[in-house]
Amino acid sequence: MLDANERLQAYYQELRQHHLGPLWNSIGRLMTEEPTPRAQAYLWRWQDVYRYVMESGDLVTPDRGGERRVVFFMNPGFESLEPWGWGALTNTLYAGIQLLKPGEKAPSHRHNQNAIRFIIQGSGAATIVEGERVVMEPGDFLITPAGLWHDHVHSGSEPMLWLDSLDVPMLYQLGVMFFERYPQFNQPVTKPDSYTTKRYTASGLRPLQDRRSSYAPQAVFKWQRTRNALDQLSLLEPDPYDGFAVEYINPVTGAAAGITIGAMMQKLPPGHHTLAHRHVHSTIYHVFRGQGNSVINGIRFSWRQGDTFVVPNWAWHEHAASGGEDAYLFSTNDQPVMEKLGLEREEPYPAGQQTVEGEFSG
Ligand code: GTQ
Repeated sequence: MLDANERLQAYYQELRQHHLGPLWNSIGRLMTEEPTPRAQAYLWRWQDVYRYVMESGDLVTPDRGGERRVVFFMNPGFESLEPWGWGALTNTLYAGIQLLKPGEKAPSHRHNQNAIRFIIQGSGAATIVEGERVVMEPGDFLITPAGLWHDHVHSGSEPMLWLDSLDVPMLYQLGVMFFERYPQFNQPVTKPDSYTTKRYTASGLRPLQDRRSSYAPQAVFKWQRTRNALDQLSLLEPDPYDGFAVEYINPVTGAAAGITIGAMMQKLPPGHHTLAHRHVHSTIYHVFRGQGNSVINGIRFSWRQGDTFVVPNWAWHEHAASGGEDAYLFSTNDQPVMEKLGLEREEPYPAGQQTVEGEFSG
């Protein structure tokens, strides 16, 4: 005769064999009291990333099939999950560094993932999005909304590097990924250069034809304008948690320009130290200029130009600039998704700023 416990164990085993599960035994893991994202706080140093990206330039070309020469970030918390864990920096977001060398082209394709780009260095390259050639310069923010054909070309004389961020892990988990190659290598350019930028020369004025646009009618947000906006803003009061910060939005609707991907540029003057808070959405930071540190769940992550780091969901975080120049942090996040689903929450850190309990060393 089996005793009660043996009978229960046998029952669990049978359930497993029939691909069934006992909720009473699993609820604490299925429904945690607070978010327990797989994503870990982590930082990649530019000197490492840059070296491997440049080396990829000697090893591979952006041919049809491989499509893009990108070295992407793999959050250590996802490395055991294949294949989507490969592309996860946070539970919803992917990011990588793309290299296009002078004279190169990357083939045209479209997909139902949304993409944004933030230009790091170089000049002379352009992305063609649905017939519009969009010139890319350092500090520019570009959108490639889901469903639009896009390819890249380079007629300049130095390597071009930029950060891509896409909602790949989210679409993978939702089981809804689509991807399609354009019949030719590149698509034809059908619109005048800077077409969409010229449509938005002043904020608060919307061209009539854009009233029903389902995505932001502006393909690029030029660095000069972002910088001016931050310079003006920094004469006023800072946001307590983000310093002087602006979001890239669709000027027609006020929603995130990246649709599912929120994006922000924040300026931290030397010595500026924000208060700490946490929120449900996750964030990927890329240090565009300057140096400083961010304390994430009590661990200090020191950063300098070119570094990329992650703040997972519901992690306490605060930022500080050091050194003699303004720090500029570019970031992407999944706040639009959290807000649409009614999941967003935010909490201030009770003591204002965290006690540093350790240093991130990689
Ligand atoms: O440039 O279109 O990093 O399709 C990943 C997928 C970049 C791109 C990525 C892409 C692209």
